[in-house]
Formats: sequence, structure tokens, C-alpha cells
Amino acid sequence: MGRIEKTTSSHWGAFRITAENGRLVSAAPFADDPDPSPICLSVPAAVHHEKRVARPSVRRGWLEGGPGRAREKRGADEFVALPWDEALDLAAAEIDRVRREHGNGAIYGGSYGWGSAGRFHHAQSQVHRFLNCAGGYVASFASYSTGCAQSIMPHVLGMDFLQFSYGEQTSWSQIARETETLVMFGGIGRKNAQVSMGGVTRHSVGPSLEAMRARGAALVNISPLRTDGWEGSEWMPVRPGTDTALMLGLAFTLEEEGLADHAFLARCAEGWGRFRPYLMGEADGVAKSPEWAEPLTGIAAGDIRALARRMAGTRCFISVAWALQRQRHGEQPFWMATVLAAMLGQIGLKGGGIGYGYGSIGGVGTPVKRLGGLALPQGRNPVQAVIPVARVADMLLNPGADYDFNGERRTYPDIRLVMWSGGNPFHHHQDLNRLEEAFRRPDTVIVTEPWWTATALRADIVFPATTPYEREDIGRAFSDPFLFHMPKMIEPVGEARDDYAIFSGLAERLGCGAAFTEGRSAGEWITHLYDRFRQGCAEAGLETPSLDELKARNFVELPIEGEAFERTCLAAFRNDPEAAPLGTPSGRIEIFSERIAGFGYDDCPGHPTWFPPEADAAHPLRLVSPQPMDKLHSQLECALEDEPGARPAPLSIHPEDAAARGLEDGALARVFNARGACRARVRVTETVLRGVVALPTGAWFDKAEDGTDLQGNPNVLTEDRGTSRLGQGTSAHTAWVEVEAG
Ligand SMILES: Nc1nc2c(c(=O)[nH]1)N[C@H]1C(S)=C(S)[C@@H](COP(=O)(O)OP(=O)(O)OC[C@H]3O[C@@H](n4cnc5c(=O)[nH]c(N)nc54)[C@H](O)[C@@H]3O)O[C@H]1N2
Ligand SMILES: Nc1nc2c(c(=O)[nH]1)N[C@H]1C(S)=C(S)[C@@H](COP(=O)(O)OP(=O)(O)OC[C@H]3O[C@@H](n4cnc5c(=O)[nH]c(N)nc54)[C@H](O)[C@@H]3O)O[C@H]1N2
Ligand SMILES: [Mo]
Repeated sequence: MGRIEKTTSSHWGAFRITAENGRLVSAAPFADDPDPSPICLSVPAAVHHEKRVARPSVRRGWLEGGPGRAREKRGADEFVALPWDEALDLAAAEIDRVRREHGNGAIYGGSYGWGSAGRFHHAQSQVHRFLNCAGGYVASFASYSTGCAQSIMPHVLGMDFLQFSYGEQTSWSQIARETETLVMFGGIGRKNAQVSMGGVTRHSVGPSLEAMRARGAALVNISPLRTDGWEGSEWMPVRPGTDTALMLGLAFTLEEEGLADHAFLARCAEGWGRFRPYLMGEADGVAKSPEWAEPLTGIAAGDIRALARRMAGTRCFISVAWALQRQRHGEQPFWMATVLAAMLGQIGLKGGGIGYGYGSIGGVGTPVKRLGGLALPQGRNPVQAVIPVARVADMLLNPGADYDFNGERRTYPDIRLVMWSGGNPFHHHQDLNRLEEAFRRPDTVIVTEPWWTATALRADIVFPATTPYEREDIGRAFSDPFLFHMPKMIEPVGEARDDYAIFSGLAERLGCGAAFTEGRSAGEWITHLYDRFRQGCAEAGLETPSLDELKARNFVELPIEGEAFERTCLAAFRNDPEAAPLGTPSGRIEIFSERIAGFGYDDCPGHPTWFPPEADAAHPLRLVSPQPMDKLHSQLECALEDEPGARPAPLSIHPEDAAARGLEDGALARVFNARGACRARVRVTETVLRGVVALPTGAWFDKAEDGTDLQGNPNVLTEDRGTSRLGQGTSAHTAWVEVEAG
């Protein structure tokens, strides 16, 4: 007891945390962070919030009727608290029934989500390891972050997209030094880089942009929101979903004005000759000129031409936010951006070329040596079935139906049991009313979660999980030089248990306890994983502290960041494409892909193609739903919800659009379309393009009797449709809405 003050790590970075007499009392930014995130400030209030799940809880209809009963009451039923042993017995018996009667292929354990940052108590790894030990599960491919990029980009660059993003892309330090024109599709602002998987200790994106500005580099923010750019950026307000048209207009100018680097295209790219007739209009009678792009994008033809000339005339880096592929035909802007960069011929040069996700997440472009290890082994999944992650509702609603995915014809499995740990699908999935319908299909839904989220409220069995402050762990992100001992600050709140303890209890009951635990306690696992990591480091010539020393010091910075670890994306390939070919069929950047053309998809043909957005006359405002500034997704929401005026969430709208609807700043509004409706608080601002409204993600879905979400969750409005048959990613940013006072 008494007072403990320590540093801990999280997805939004390191922070100081203080406990007094068994309760967290305050949090403060990490002293060595030049641009810390405010997210940590909500931690103490959230951890001790009344919305914590106090005890194992079982939905009454399920408890009384058995699996599959009163499924329509999911989300409206009450919960019965049970002792741990009874709840674990019930859950284990149900997992056993499903695997015996239907096979492990009837268990969905894709369980997408961000959980928390520690390496051992990593909820995804825990649930996947458990399900593998129990005979396997239907898994998921890719993420909501980079769903279709992970399908399209390997065809274009011949590399796994995440390997490319984190292992190959140009370092920020080099961009900050060398780039003259930084063209940012989707912007690079302060907001998103606060966060990175596993943590980002020194937030350096802001300081890098500041350094560029100070030496006179041009920062061009191409986005519907001015706030997506760093202070001092030029703003080119583009209509959402039209970046491909803008890029085609830029490419057309380069070709028309003799600015394209044909030597580079001939040496390093494949298929220019198949793409050029489309670009210039010889193939379809439509020249993709700046004049053609102007009415589509909302950007004047003269500005498009001027930008193309600047890009060709300076050391230019094109950055593309992940948001651009989180929409219908999201494959196209990602592919076209690479084609544009290839035409500029600066790929592989210092501070030139192309990169993805720089504005999306911290950790992209950090000059940090990659180290292996420190992950809980997940074992092998005997079940082969995998769905694209964002097709979860389609799967639950359409068992046995066929669908296309990246050149394959696949069939959705018939899911009887859903297990979710460390994610909140009723935050992250699109068209939540449809997801609610889908979640009524399986016999049983089991969720481990610290809080009564909208997902926990729609489960049959809810196990209360601890938060990182209630257990010990090791914190390390692969893109960060720091290593943390994450101390246990307080005893578990209520009857919460670690995910590891929960899955150990289930595994024992299912006869696979020894396989799951390998006889180790949580503390022994941490020692085991850390020792393995340390040994790997030693083999690579890197000294790390012993675990006891790390505990005593709380955190250390490893000497693995700096110019020595700087990268220039695709430099070796540029220098000698024969000696260092890409993994594409041609070994070069594929402007035209025979392989994709061979799939025969009309929604993703063999070269980058413009698809006009499908307008919705009754709902004329385009909704973008960016990540929230003040938090990570839906996490810690209960603390923010309590702040006066914070909810429903703020909807940014242009003054003319607001005036046309009689909406005043600060007033309450109803945002709606054919799929659903939510409340929001009007924020009238000129920082959003006319015709566009922005409602951040993260509010806890809370449905009133008339079906309106009271908190302002944009996912009651978004469309649950794949990006295309190729990528099948989420189309979260493609939605049309109307807004009215009330
Ligand atoms: N409209 C729209 N929707 C979007 C997006 C968008 O741009 N627009 N973005 C998408 C993207 S990129 C993402 S990544 C997703 C994010 O979606 P999620 O990752 O599902 O969102 P989180 O709120 O981070 O969910 C993590 C959950 O894990 C719980 N948790 C935390 N620690 C632990 C733990 O130790 N154990 C257990 N069992 N649980 C824990 C948290 O309480 C929380 O409920 O949202 C997607 N949804
Ligand atoms: N503070 C904070 N930071 C986060 C997160 C968080 O929850 N909170 N989540 C993290 C995660 S998991 C992820 S995946 C990343 C996501 O990173 P991104 O995908 O880059 O982030 P978003 O906030 O969805 O979108 C960035 C901006 O893109 C713009 N945009 C939307 N559609 C278009 C379009 O069609 N064209 C153009 N040019 N711009 C468009 C929007 O105005 C939006 O503000 O963020 C990470 N960073
Ligand atoms: Mo994400």
C-alpha cells in the first residue's frame, strides 16, 4: 500500500502513473517525450470506473435456456453474476460441445482489436494460443487499419505490406533532412502519430515536420480536413474518395509536359505501355487530365498542373495515409500513388519516392534496428479457414455462401461460437445495426473484457479482464528503442483476472491445460520470454539488462536508434533492379499486373482505375470518421463520457452546410442515413471542406428505443461492404449522411 509512482508503457506511449492506497490517482506525460499524448490522463478514472465488469457474468436468456436460446435478446437481456468456477465450467462445456458437434471450424476466434500494449498479456496472442491448443479456430486476415493494402500492395511491390511499411520505408530523419516537397494524401498531423502498436516513446513526427518547415520545405496537405496537416501546411481540400482522380490528373500532367521519368519506368517498372493509353484517354476516350479531375476532386486544374510541376522539379516524397484505402475501391489510390511516384522517378533516392502510413501511426519511418522475439508463441492452427477481417458480419449472416477474395473463390464457414478478447467490434465494425443482427446468429458469444463495452453487452458469457495496471508485463514496440518493465500498480479491480488466467482455466477444463501453460505461471512466462529475447539480442551483439535489473530501473533505452539505422526505401532495387529485384512476377514495380487482370474483377482491373463514388441523393453529405484525437479508439471512453458536454461526439461541419440546415455551433443534431442514426454535437468550422462532415470514431454504441445511437458512433452510418473483390477491406470512410437539428 502507500504511494507508488512508476513509468509504464501503452500504445500511446510511456507515461508516469501513481497509485495511492491501492487506487490509481494520477497520470502524467513521460518527461523524455518531446510531444506527449494526452490520452494517458484518462487512465485512473477509467480503471476505477463503475463500468468495469466486476464479476464473471452470464446472460440470463442463455443461462436459463442454454446455448442459442433467446438470441434475439443479446444486447437487451440482463446478466447474472456467477462465481469464476461456475462461469468457466459453463464456457468450457460450451466450447467442448461446439467442437464435438460441429468441429473447430465452427469457432470464430479472429477476435480483432488492439487490446493493451504489454508483450505477454497481449489479448490476441492469448486467445489465439488458447484456441490453437483447444483444436483450432477460424482466423482473420489483415486488419481494419490496412485491410485492402495488405492484399493489393504485394501485387504492386512484391512484398508483404507490413514488412514494406516497417522494414523498408524511408526514415523520418531522412525526409526531415532531404525532402523539398512533402505531398501528403490524407495529411500528416499531430493526431494519429500519437499512437503505435506497442508504444511510441518519443513522439517525433511533429518535431520532424517542424524541422522541415523551419528549413523551408513545402508541406502539402491533401485532405478534406485542414486539421489533418501540420501547422503551416498548404491545404488542398480534396473531396473524400477522389484521390485517385487527383493522382491521375497529376500523372497526366507529367506525361503531357514531358516530366515523366521514362528511363526509370523502363528500368524499374512493368506495364507502363498498358497503362498509358488509359491515362491519356486513348483506351476509353477520356483523358485523365487536370480539367477532367477538377470537377471530381474539387481542386482547380491549374493547381493540379502547378503541383505536378513542383513535384517533378523538387525532391518530392509522396505520403499516403492508411485512411485512403479504408473506403470503397481503396486499392486504387494506394496503387496509383506508387505509379505516380514511379513516373516521378525518385523512388530509391534520399528523401524522394513514396511511403504509406507516415501520418497514420507512430513507428512508421523510425530509424530503429529491428529486433525479434518477445512475443507469446501462438502455436499452430489446425483449422485452415481464414476470412478477411472486415467480413465478419457477412460470415455470420451468410454461412455457406461463396465470396471472392484476392483471386480465390472461398466459402464462409458456419460459425456457432464466437470468442472475442482485446477488441471491440461494436466500436470498430461498420453498419453496427447489421452487426447486431449478425451477432444474434451464433449459439454462443464469449468475451473477455475489462469494461461493459457494447460488445460485452451483446455477449452471453463475459469474463472480467484486468487492465495493464493490475498485472506485471514487459513493454516493447518493434519500432521503438525503449524497453519497459510494466509494473503491477494495484490489485485487480473487482474479481478481474488476467486473460492468461482465464484461458488457463478454460484450457484445464478442456484437457489442454499443460499445452497452454507449459507449466509456467504468468511471472515464469515473462521471465522465459524475456530471457529468449535477451539471448537473441546477445547473439546480435546487443547487450540488454537482466530482468531484475530492468525491474529495478523500470525502463531502459537500447542503443538501436539513429542515423546508422536509417533507410532509403527501395534504394538497392533502384540501383540495380536485376540484382535486387522485387518479389512481383516481373521483379519490378507493377503498373499493370497480369495476375490481377487474370482475376477478372470488374471492381479491380489490371491497372489503377478511377471509380466514381456512388452518390446518395437523399443523404448528400460525405461522412469521414477519423480516429479520435483524445483517445485510442473506444478505449477509456467511460472516463471521457463523463466530462460535461463531451458526448455525444462532435460532428465537424462547414458553416454553409450548417446554415443551410439551421444548425448552430454547440447544438445537438441527428446524423442519419438509410442504415441508422446517431446523435452528435455540432461543431461549425471552416477546417472541413463543404459537403463533408467528420465524426470521429470511439463513442460507445448506445442504442435508444427508436434505434438512434445516443453517443455519436459513426459506425451506425458506415457501410459494411468490402473495398473490392480483391482486397475485401473495410469501407469505413465511404458513407453519405444527412444532418438535422434535434
Ligand atoms: N468508421 C470507422 N471505423 C473504424 C475506423 C475508422 O477509421 N472509421 N478505424 C478502424 C481501425 S483502423 C481500427 S484499428 C479499429 C479499432 O478497433 P478496436 O481495436 O476493436 O478498438 P479498441 O477500442 O482499441 O478495442 C480494444 C478493446 O480491448 C479492451 N482491452 C484493453 N486491454 C485489454 C486486456 O488486457 N484484455 C482484454 N481482454 N481486453 C482488453 C478494451 O477495453 C477495448 O474494448 O477500428 C476500426 N473502425
Ligand atoms: N489519437 C489517435 N491516433 C491513432 C488512433 C487513435 O485511435 N487515436 N488509431 C491508430 C490506428 S489503429 C490507425 S489504423 C491509424 C489510422 O490512421 P489513418 O488511416 O491515417 O487515420 P484516420 O484518422 O482514419 O484518417 C486520417 C485522415 O484522412 C482523411 N481522409 C478520409 N478519407 C479521405 C480521402 O478519401 N482522401 C483524403 N485525402 N483524405 C481522407 C480524414 O480527413 C482523416 O482525418 O491511426 C492510429 N492513430
Ligand atoms: Mo487501426
